[in-house]
Amino acid sequence: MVVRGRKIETISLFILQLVVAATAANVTYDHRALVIDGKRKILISGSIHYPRSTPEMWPELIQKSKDGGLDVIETYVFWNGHEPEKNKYNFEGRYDLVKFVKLAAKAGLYVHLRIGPYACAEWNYGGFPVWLHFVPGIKFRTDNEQFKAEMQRFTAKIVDLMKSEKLYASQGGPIIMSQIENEYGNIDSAYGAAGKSYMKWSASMALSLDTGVPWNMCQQGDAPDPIINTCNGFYCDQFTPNSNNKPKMWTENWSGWFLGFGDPTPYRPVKDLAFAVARFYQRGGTFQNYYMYHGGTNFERTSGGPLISTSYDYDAPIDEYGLLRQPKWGHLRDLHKAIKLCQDSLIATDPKITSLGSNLEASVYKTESGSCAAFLANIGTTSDATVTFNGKSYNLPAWSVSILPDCKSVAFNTAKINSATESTTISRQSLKPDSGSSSELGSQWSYIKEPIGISKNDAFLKLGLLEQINTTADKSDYLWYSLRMDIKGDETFLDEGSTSVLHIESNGQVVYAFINGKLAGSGNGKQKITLDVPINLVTGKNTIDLLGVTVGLANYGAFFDLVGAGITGPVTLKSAKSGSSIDLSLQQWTYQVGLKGEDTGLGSGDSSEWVSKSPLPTKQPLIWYKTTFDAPSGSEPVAIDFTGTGKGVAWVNGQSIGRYWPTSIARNDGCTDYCDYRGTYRANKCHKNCGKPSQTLYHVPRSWIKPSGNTLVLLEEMGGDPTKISFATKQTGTNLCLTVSQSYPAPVDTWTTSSDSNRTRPVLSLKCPVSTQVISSVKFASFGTPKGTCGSGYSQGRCSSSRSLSIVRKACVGSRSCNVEVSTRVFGDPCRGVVKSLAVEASCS
Ligand SMILES: *[C@@H]1O[C@H](CO)[C@@H](O)[C@H](O)[C@H]1NC(C)=O
Ligand SMILES: *[C@@H]1O[C@H](CO)[C@@H](O)[C@H](O)[C@H]1NC(C)=O
Ligand SMILES: *[C@@H]1O[C@H](CO)[C@@H](O)[C@H](O)[C@H]1NC(C)=O
Ligand SMILES: CC(=O)N[C@H]1CO[C@H](CO)[C@@H](O)[C@@H]1O
Repeated sequence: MVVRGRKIETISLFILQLVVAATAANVTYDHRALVIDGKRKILISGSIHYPRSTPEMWPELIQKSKDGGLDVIETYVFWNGHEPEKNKYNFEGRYDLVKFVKLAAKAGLYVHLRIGPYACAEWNYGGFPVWLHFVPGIKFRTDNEQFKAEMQRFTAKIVDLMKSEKLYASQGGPIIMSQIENEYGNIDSAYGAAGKSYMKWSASMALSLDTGVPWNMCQQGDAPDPIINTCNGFYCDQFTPNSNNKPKMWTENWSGWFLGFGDPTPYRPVKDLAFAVARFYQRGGTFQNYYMYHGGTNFERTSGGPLISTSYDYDAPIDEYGLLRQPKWGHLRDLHKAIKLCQDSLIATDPKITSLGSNLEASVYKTESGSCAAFLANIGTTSDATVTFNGKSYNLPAWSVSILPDCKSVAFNTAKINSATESTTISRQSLKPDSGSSSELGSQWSYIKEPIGISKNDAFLKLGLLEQINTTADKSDYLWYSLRMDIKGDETFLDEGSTSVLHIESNGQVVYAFINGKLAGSGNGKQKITLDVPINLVTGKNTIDLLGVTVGLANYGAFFDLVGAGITGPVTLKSAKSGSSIDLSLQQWTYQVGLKGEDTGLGSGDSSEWVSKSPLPTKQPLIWYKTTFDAPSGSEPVAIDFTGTGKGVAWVNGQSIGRYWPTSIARNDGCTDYCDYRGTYRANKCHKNCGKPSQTLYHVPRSWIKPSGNTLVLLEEMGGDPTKISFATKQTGTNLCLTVSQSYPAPVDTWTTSSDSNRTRPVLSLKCPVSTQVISSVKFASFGTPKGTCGSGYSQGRCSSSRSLSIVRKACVGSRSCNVEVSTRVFGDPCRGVVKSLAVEASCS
């Protein structure tokens, strides 16, 4: 740790300790909830993984989480980031866990620390350091002394670090719970009896660390007391803990899904997500966590595998860049407010669940002191319903839950969004050459060619084909498999007019075949890749150079650490004419771990070998490119659009922004224009972006770039044109749109500001996202039966109040926010007997 950093740390620690002394808390649990200082808590939590953003982003991400109604930030701890080499720890920069936890505390939030230390998380090797694989005799995640010793050492290291900084709630810190292991119950049967004893050992090892706060295990139905077993999934309302003394807790509710290279982009409609959350609290849940609340970015080589993309956006309420994803964030914030209005009733008692008809269910939380909260659900997937509850009639759209904090009036319905859509916009800018350099745009690139095949002194010979992870220890994505062959004039492979075929079988994830220095073929796949490359050999010396490339090591499943990667063969040479074939698998191959340019640190840009001769060589495999550039103006988040390049790794000012691969095209799988939120969500239910590149934009954190004189280095593997790449900046859109129906509840905010009598009128509320902006124009307003959706554009339906536009303009233009009551009192009645809506599209500036 640098001296300067330590000094700052000491000061903030001192300030924190002052705060801390006053808030030391006693965290326990009972069958209803976590109990903090004797009081049961209804908690809403969200996952943010600290290394997937930068310390500069953390305060704002945490504040936006708090504003969205979260009480708890949940994170995994990433062992391979903290201990990249055995006994050499890293708790700095993006891995400054202590700082992250303290920032959450500073914002008044609790922390759920999921130590694992197995994380899964679509993170490289599930979070395990690859050196662990080389501990003699080790077997992961089972009753193995070597593994248990390492796991205990690291878990204790983290617990001790947290204790030394007084971060457990028992010490006055924000950590109210810790997790040991992770989703082990999904796979433990594969480990047999040893798996069971390992699980029990994990539990008692964790308890022995004496954190003073509860431990949980997720997806572990037989978690031993007093460890709380918790649920992960898209829905957890049907979950029950394994003891009546434990609360019903949901540690991962997937807010979306992760993206893989070659995959279309998954998304989860917020109406379904809100439904799942409301159902959970309806059926007795008291702690729910969004996985993810902010997904972020897999910088460097941290993405899991196989083939997890660099973006880990996850369709989360806060997007990869830290901007609010609307209306998802806003609708969930409203949901959280409605749940919190029920808090006193929820913590006091168990729900009384009754049927209101087929697929219709009421839960009532009624206390002896007279407070009452109710949740009414329609779990049918097709028909809206009208139910009678306590003598009053309520409309319930299909697949929705209404929340009645007083058992009378509806504060919120999960299918009625009363939060405006603010689309984000992306502006493109070409790469601006460094203002200090005089060269023309496009000619400021320089390059260094990476040698094809063996070029380093540490290359070695070995008989047969080697598994890649065992060979590289994941020090690099790249492993060269190289073979020299002397072909005599009379061999069948040289027959006139015939082409031989090199048949390659690889265990993933990418393979390039170079014959006599020329790229002859390539392939990629999650696991099995079979590649047949037509080749023409020449009399005399021939070289076959195969480059095995990993794209994230596997992170999930029983024995995922043993799946392996690379060209494990067979590799055979077949003569097309004679049909004869020779197996090259058992030949003596020459191996090289990593590329020469990696060894010489070209990613930093520092080298005297950069060539700036024009024309710049493009569409050539294995070439390093470098340029300098000025930062895009403004303060918005920045991405690089890699369209035009092939696949590789990129560095900005020496910081790896991850693997880029714009030529990886999303397969056509399940994309539809419209995703019905109704019905059970699955990871592949709602896709977009089919047939397009899985990822073109790659986040470059603002804090990594200076106004000018920045260096960008690419290692291009397959061939591309770096002059085609551009910048994109992402802004919160200036367009707001929203449709509110007469059948909607009054905004949940009115529950704290007005009396019962005013809780019946729906209101359309707009607010410019940027505090310095006001609503400058109203492009569209119609009270009646407007058509269309936000984004595709609205139009008037058969019925529309002629006063719509003037009323909305008068109420909104010139103010940052406005409220318009959605009723015939305000707009008159353009069509009697019809349920009407108000649709508005406005602009902020
Ligand atoms: C913590 O709370 C539990 C239950 O509310 C109580 O039994 C216990 O005595 C408390 N411990 C301390 C140290 O206050
Ligand atoms: C790596 O080598 C070890 C020891 O030789 C072997 O047991 C293991 O199966 C290899 N791993 C893979 C993924 O092939
Ligand atoms: C109810 O709403 C009306 C009109 O919006 C307002 O004038 C009145 O003050 C509100 N009453 C209460 C008790 O908040
Ligand atoms: C506990 C739980 O809800 N698990 C679900 C997680 O999601 C998968 C995929 O949709 C379901 O099959 C599980 O039941």
